[in-house]
Amino acid sequence: MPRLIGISNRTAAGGSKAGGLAVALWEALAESGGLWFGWSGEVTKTAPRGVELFEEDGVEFAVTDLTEAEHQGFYLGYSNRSLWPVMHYRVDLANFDESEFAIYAEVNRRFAKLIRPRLQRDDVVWVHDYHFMLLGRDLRELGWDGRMGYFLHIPFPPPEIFKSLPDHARLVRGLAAFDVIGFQTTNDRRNFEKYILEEMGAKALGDCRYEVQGRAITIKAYPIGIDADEFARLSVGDAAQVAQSRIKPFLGNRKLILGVDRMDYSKGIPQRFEAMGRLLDHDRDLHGKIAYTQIAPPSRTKVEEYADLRGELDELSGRINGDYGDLDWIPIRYLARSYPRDYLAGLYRIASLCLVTPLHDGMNLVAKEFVAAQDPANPGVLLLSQFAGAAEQLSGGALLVNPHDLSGMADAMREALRMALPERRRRWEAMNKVVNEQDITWWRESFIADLSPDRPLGSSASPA
Ligand code: ADQ
Repeated sequence: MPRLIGISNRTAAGGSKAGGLAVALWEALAESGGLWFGWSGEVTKTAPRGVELFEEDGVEFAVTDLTEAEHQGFYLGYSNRSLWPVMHYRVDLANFDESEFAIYAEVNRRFAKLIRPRLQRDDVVWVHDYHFMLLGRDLRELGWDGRMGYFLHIPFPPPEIFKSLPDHARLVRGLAAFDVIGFQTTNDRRNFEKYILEEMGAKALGDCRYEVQGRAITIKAYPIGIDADEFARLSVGDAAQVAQSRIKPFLGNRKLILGVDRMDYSKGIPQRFEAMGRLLDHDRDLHGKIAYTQIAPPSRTKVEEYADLRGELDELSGRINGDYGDLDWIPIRYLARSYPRDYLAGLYRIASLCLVTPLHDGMNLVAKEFVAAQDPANPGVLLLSQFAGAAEQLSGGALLVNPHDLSGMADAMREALRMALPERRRRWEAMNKVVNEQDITWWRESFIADLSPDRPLGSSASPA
């Protein structure tokens, strides 16, 4: 088995190995005696030029600090104020700043230079996410000609949106240095395909292979999964029961409606609150019968748009609770903090309805975690945005909604709350099958198989 080199902005070192990607990469890296490269999470005033090397549970880590200027320009700036909004179709929120792109490019190059001397013949490099679109090309320019794959965790928008990034061509030329480029959905893959065909004169070779700038590369959708068995187990574990017993006094006999998101404008939380307001406005009989708990820990608080969202949610939940609440009932309980996975699993399990309504989302793992944590005898309903990557796989069981259609969402909530057990079971079984079959191990193995030595690689492109 070749050694795997994982590269992602944050590694799972020193913290929880619980997240889906963390588990998947950890297992693959441990099995192959691999190396995980990334940002240490530290920001320094003076220039950090080297890497810190250490080993944890069979995985080697190489991490480097970011300077304050890099943290501003690369991480908060270009990654999260240019790429993130544009990739989530929010050109209106994007900030285009040449100097931030220059720092982004420099950090990619600096990482490549730190990684290159550690690569050995036959290693397989696997780069993750939007922070490192240029890193593959940098490694090639530094002489690396081994196998190299890239997985984008967030959406890839249609070319006319992507092209609003002034440096779009350079970003895609960066991606074209990889041998395999993975997307979450066929929709993202198609958007990227359209871009390279129209903008780069690429040629389709069939079987998900394309000739781009003289190299043959594989471009394919690999929808990320979760460790479904683990989630099912956690949902009946001790911590799950503690979480359930803590929420029960507030719940009483009411039906639990649950939302779990990072506090991010892409997740559509204000629209969800508004839809709940509509439901309560039209369906007085539901007053006092349902309890909506929204868990949303603040993230990227140094980015202005995220701070604005916090204010908007405070205001909206306050207004809805003021309008519809009563002495013994608060319609929306909004908790701006995070909970451990085993706690979340317990809450998912007793929820009658889970609201996953992002305006755009690469995949959305909460949707899959909710499914895996259900009681097969009495499963809850998943209300899922048609713009979440997960909708491609879960359309057979979820109630799909347009997150901009507030009345449509309120109607779907009503339908879910009234849904009879046989239909809930049928829908859940359809989703649970996919969540279990296309789990995190399936995802990782599918991707790595396409990078394996017996597959044709970029360097073998025929100049047809
Ligand atoms: P995220 O945008 O972070 O990830 P998501 O996939 O929903 O979105 O969540 C990742 C993990 O964070 C899940 O395991 C979830 O349980 C946890 N989480 C979310 N909200 C939480 C909360 N309030 N408290 C505690 N834990 C919480 C990006 C992309 C997604 C893509 C993933 C993986 O934006 O579209 O699914 O990467 O590829």
